[in-house]
Amino acid sequence: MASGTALIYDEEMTSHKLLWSDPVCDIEVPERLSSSYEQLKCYHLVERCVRVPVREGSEEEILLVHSSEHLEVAKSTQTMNEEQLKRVSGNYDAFFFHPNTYRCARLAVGASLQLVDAVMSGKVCNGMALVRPPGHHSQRNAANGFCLFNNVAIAAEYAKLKYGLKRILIVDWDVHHGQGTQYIFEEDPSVLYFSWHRYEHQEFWPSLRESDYDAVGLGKGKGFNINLPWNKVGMGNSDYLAVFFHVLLPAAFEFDPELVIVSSGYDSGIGDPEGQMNATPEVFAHLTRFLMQLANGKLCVILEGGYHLKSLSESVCMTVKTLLGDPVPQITGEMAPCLSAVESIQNVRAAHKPYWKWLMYEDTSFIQNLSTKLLLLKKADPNPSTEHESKTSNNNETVKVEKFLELHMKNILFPVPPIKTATTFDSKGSAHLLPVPVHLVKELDKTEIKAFVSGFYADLVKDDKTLLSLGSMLAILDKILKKEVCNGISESPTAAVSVAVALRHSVRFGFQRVLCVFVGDMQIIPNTDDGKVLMIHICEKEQSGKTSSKHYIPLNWKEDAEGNDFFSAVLGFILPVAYSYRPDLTVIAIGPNRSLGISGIFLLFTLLQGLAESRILAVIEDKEINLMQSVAQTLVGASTPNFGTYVPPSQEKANKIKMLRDQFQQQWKMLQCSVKDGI
Ligand code: Q9C
Ligand code: ZN
Repeated sequence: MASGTALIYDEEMTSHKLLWSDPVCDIEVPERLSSSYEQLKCYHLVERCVRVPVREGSEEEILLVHSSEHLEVAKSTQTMNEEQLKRVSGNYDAFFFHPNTYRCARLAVGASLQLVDAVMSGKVCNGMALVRPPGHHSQRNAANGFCLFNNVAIAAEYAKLKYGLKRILIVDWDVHHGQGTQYIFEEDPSVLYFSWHRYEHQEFWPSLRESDYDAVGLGKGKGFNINLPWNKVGMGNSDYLAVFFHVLLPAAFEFDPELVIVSSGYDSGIGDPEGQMNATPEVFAHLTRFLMQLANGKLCVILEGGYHLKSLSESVCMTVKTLLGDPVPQITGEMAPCLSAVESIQNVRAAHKPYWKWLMYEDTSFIQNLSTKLLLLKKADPNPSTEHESKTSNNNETVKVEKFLELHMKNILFPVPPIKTATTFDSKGSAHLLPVPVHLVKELDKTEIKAFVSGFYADLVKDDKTLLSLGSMLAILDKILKKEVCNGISESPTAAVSVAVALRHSVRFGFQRVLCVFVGDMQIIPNTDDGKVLMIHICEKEQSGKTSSKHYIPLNWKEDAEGNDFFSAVLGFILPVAYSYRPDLTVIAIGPNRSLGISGIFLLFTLLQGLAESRILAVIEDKEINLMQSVAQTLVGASTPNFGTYVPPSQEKANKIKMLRDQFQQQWKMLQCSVKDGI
């Protein structure tokens, strides 16, 4: 498997700049590039990346997407004086030419293609290109919105042509609609284009009817254009994540891309004057991490917008750090999407229902501007409730922004250990079976274990074998709790006992929220009533009347024999619940009579790794040495696990998810993907 992260940057792309006064364009400054690069250096991320040089994109490559007229106009600006440049610029909506713009735009195209080559050739696994001018507004025959050539669109066409790719996913998380990219691929089923964007019911630039959720693509391309309009400003981390869980990720897994390209604008981040959104830099780590699970990790991130220099550069760093495989930081803020975001999610799901298997059994219906109407009602009401109003006016409070960024600095500078996996297999002579480097932990001796275990669950420890396994589990858990390692894997003769002890110990240690996903039969159900443990129990049969705690969620699920149909449960239920809970530690246990196959278990491990700063304790019943090996590989990040191809859920299973969602969405709000009737 390919490893390494490419970074592409060339100072020359800072020479493109605005020569006259223009309040529309004056935010697109050279410092966007240089300050991002400086910040990468500051966090020592540059030296960890594989340096890939830029090149000029050739005329032929630019013509993959653009007309020769457009190319000739751009070329002709090289020798113009300021007055002429100003005149040509005036032919477009929000664009400026500088004598070196053409050269920079060719470098931006070439940088994007170099990144595609580095990833597709296997030289690296993923990478980022820092480029100017950006690309996603640029159209076949026109510059637009600071963009001259559509870097990402050219990269996708190039990848199709040179590597014969049949499925490419473009994720455009810039706060503006990449209408240029949409037009280019509208009829093309081989490119799935996803964009979220500030829209405000068509009030916000570029104010196009075709930026709304009902623009799903044309002809053969129907279903392969996904627009998620933001109808309010102030959207934050939970809104972005909800869209990933309930729209983008299921579509992306079903589409099964061979390459993912990100139109990576950071004007969707906090503090940006254009976007007016509230998402913190950490969210980009999570978004990046999710996309790394697709296309065997082949991910090309190409810069688009981002105009708050500090927010931009921190977000760039979060992205690159995640591409390098570092643990992702905790997400901050209340984990609940706002009403307006849920409405947009509901509408885009309804619009796409005819085209996607994952939506087949969802009862989707359109909803019209409910949050807008609600707002009008509230305005008439002298005592309005406050929940969503924070997202109605602009949040241009610098103090708040600075605070967020300060918090973030602590986050990134705090020495989170690199991914390091602990185990004690060696003493049992099986460490050599692990194809990956692990951190071997010394086991405790019996007296130490007894001291550990005494006081709780002592009655469960019936034999020496159990006692010893608890000793090794506790030694590993301790390393995780003390942040000496990131995750660990422990074998146990009785997973349920180990889990009960692990949960108790973590809570005593001071953890406030431990998420436990238990797969298989579980005899002892640990106490979850204090709310410090949330248990999701995946088993085949209904557990009769074992507990009615709010923090014990039984999920009866038997994996499909044909392939992995567990995606819908993980994306539509487990992940939203887990993100709502925001654990400090995740315990994933595999007990006897598990109803999930290896691919389903992989999916769990992989997608839950974004939580709890990637702190995971895996507990696996002995006799599962194959499973143990593969889980270890996933935990150290040595391979993208193969969780098989997406299989849509049966009607019965889709209904099960729907019922669980209805049952738990008041408590775990990230489950919300439609607006309740009768509001
Ligand atoms: N009244 C990118 O972020 N604003 N482009 C125009 C006209 C243009 C943004 C306002 C914003 C362009 C790549
Ligand atoms: Zn933008």
